[in-house]
Amino acid sequence: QIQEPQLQGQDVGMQCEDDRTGIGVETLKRAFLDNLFYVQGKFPALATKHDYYMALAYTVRDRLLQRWVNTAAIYTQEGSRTVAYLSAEFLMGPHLGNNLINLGIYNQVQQAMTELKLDLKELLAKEEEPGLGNGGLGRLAACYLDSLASLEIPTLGYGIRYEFGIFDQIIRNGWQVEKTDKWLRYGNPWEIARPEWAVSVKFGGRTEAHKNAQGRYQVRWVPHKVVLGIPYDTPILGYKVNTANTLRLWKAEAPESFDFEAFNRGNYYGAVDQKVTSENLTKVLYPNDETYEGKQLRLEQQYFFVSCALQDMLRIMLRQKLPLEQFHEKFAVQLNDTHPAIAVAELMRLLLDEHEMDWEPAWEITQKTFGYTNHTLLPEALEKWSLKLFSSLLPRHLEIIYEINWRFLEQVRHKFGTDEGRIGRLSLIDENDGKFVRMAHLACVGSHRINGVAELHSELLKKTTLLDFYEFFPEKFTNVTNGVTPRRWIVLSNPKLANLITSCIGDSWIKHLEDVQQIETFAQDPGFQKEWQQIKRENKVNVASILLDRTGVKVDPDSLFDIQVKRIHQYKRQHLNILHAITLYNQIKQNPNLDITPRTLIFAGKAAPGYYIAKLIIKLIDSVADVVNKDPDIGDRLKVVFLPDYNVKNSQPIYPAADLSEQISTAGKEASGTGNMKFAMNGALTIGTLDGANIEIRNAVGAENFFLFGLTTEDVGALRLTGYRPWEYYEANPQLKQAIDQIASGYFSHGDRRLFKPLVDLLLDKDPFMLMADYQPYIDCQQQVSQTYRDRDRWLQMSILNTARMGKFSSDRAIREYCQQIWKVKPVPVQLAAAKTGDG
Ligand code: B1H
Repeated sequence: QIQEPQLQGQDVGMQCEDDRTGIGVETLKRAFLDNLFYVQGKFPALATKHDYYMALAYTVRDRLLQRWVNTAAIYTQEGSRTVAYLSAEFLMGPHLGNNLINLGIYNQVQQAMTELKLDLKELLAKEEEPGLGNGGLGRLAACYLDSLASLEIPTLGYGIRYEFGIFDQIIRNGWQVEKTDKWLRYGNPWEIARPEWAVSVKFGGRTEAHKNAQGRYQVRWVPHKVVLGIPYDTPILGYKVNTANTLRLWKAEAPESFDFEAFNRGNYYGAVDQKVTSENLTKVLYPNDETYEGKQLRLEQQYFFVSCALQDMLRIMLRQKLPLEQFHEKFAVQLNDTHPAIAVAELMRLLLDEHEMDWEPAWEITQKTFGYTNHTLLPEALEKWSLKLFSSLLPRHLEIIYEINWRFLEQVRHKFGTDEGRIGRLSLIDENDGKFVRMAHLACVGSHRINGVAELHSELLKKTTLLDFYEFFPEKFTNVTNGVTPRRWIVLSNPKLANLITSCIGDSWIKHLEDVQQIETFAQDPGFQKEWQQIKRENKVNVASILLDRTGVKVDPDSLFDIQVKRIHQYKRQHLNILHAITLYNQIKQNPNLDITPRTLIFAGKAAPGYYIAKLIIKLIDSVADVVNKDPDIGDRLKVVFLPDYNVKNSQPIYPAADLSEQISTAGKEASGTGNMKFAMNGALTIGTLDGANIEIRNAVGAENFFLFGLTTEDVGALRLTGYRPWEYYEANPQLKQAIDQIASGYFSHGDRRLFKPLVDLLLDKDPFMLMADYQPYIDCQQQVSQTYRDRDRWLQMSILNTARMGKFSSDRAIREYCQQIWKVKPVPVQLAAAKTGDG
């Protein structure tokens, strides 16, 4: 049961209390059965669980639509300044539970279902989540949409409606196997197609000059092909407000006229072919988190959704009769990394070629419109497109980029003189080894603000990757530390904890997470402590049963739950965590009576399908788990589990069940991290390096409530400079040597010495992420963790203080900062009365 004050009749409009909008239990039951009948075409005796889920989803959607239509009416009426959040990924997670929370009807719906002899939990489990993202970056976009709506900021999220999202992961014989994510198979009740707002997107071909009506030369783009973009809208409701914003995702289709041309020539297959290739555009999400792959289809996806989005914004301006000169006043457009950076050139093209604006005003509008968020410093993630590919796909954009570059480099020369090195480094075109368009450079020159996602990351951006841009326009640079929404990540995921907090301090913390600080006064209260501990224990029992169900491994809920869940990446160092597991195992084997703190090590996460070492790390985790879990000498003192198919839905029970959160990336590599925030909010303690937002989390919760270890970013740089020799650590450290030797000798692979050789060789030779250097400090720190956990009262105290001091890490705070520093946009409250009058 979620505890919340009952909505008053007037809050939702008593006048509207009918079957589509009412929120009383009886009304909900009637509406639910009505939808079962008229939408699913079923009566209870024949209905499946899925039918019930759909009926409930439509019942909830009806209540959303009332708010959505009102919101649209008010935004149109007022011509409100609007945030357009452009992102190739939106990792929304299941909608139903979240919408129940934000509507404030969770309890009524639960009761309605119970009275109909249904279990709300089971229905919630039926929802296929829209996994339209890889990891943190996509999930951040989803948290931001929740906060934008909750703060009543007019927003459009623009992205791609991938037919297949991030693959489903199964583990077969310890290896990751990818399965297609057919999330649309049974229909999606949360979206509404808007074919009336379709737009055309051009690709390829050539450009030519022509004279316009005024006798002025203009450029015309004669494309090789045209694809239609169809928008699919999903309402995004804020928490206990009437604001319902729009997530507008674009699907590619073949334009009919093209089909007909081929068809009339008698080329039926040609016509169908065109359809197939057009629709391929939005078929599948690229699953390579933080590695760039120079694939044509990927650039096509990026340009496709960006062009759709900008054309859509222009349509909105025309309909609201706003002059295009006011584009930057109507819209604040945020680029979620460089994936939508082509927007800079596309807006220029639309203003210059389609609306015949002059260069200077067009460029001024463009720069004032965009903000650019950088999410990574990893060189392998920096997008650059070969000129060959770029010019064949986007010939007009290349011309525009050359012009932007030429003018920009003129300014650089003006400021710094002819420093050819600097000019080469700043140029939008990389000419070092082949020629490429540098998308981060395009984003930097085309935006008025550039931000990193945590303080350290934003500083490193200015010192390293974007140093030259910082020197040229320092005023553009800023930081906005990431945040996550407490609605999904506490209220929905951890209802018991949410109720406990609310029973002590009221529920203001759900909208103002800073208020959660008030539970500090209860930190010493034995009754409160007992409940806190009890809730953690129940959440662990829940995860224990999930683990048993999905992996067959039985774990002890009284052991320390030590959890690392995130994409599998060398820089995130899941293999450092595994070295700790092996070390504990060896300690017990050497001393079978060893009195150690019992631990359960839980891992989950997907590896990019083509990332061999990451897949091998999964295999290693599984192999170590196999040996450890079966060894009778170990018993309940150590268990290792890999939970398959990590996604938003599967993650929700995980954070509330953690005692220890593993945030152990090599310093300087994790831009921010957001899982670190979800864990700490739910009362887990962190073991972590001074990386990304860990630093700010540690400052917030207090150094004494955080387990810190490892090299700093400066140490990493210095060590690399003086010559890093990983094998020396190995040779000098018997525990480390034993662990590595076991992996190499086939101890965990039935004697197979070849299996993990690539991993072992990498660690002993290059060790690019410095596991060898951080090993002993990590082991020592884990030892402290174990010691501290034995003092249950102390641990409990630390756990409470972690939750209490995480207020800063709400995405509401992050979004307020974006609104003030970058977007200059204000809330536009929505009243439901407008629906009645039908105004707007
Ligand atoms: C993050 C990505 C990313 N940074 C390329 N960069 C992608 C890059 O498919 N691609 O091409 C996909 C994803 N993702 C993450 O962003 C950072 O690693 C995290 O540290 C950060 O918390 C998150 C949100 O800012």
